[in-house]
Amino acid sequence: VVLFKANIHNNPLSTVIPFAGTILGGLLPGEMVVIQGSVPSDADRFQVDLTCGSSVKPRADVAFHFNPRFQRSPCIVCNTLQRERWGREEILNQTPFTAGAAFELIILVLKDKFKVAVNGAHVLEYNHRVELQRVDTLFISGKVKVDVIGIVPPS
Ligand code: 9QG
Repeated sequence: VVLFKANIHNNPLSTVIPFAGTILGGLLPGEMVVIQGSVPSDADRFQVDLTCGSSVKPRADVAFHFNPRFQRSPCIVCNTLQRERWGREEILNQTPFTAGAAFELIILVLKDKFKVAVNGAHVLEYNHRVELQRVDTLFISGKVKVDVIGIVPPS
C-alpha cells in the first residue's frame, strides 16, 4: 500500500492487519499520522511502527515503536530498533486505550520529536533517535482493528 499525503486511506471493510504502507515522500515536520480504529476486547497488545524501509531480513530499523499493552497494569511501551536491537524503553504506566473501545490516534511529527494524542488528548512525546528523513513506512500489527489511516499535511 502507498499512503498519499492529504489522502485518507479508508477501506470500509477495515484494513488488513498486519498493515504496511509506504509513506510517499517520507514524513515531514508538521505532518500527522492519523489512525482511527478500535481495540478488540481480547487484545493483549498492538503496535504502530514508523520504520526505515520494510526489510524483514535484516529487520528494518524502527524509528518509533508505539506499543500499547493490555496487561494487569496497562501501559504504553515506546522504543527504537536499530541494527536489529531494541534500545531503552520509554514506558508510560497508563493508557488512554480501552480493550473493546474505538480510538483515534494522532502522531504529530515535529523536527525533534513525535507527539502522540489519543481521543483528542495529549499522551506522550518521543524524541527522535533516528533521523526523521529515514522514516518512510507505517507498519501496524498485533490485536487492533484499523478503519482509517491518513497522512495529513500541516494545515
Ligand atoms: O520485549 O520489547 C519494545 O522494547 C520487546 C518485545 C518487542 C517490542 C520491544 O518483544 O515486541 O515491544 O516488534 C517486536 O519485536 C515486538 C513484537 C522486550
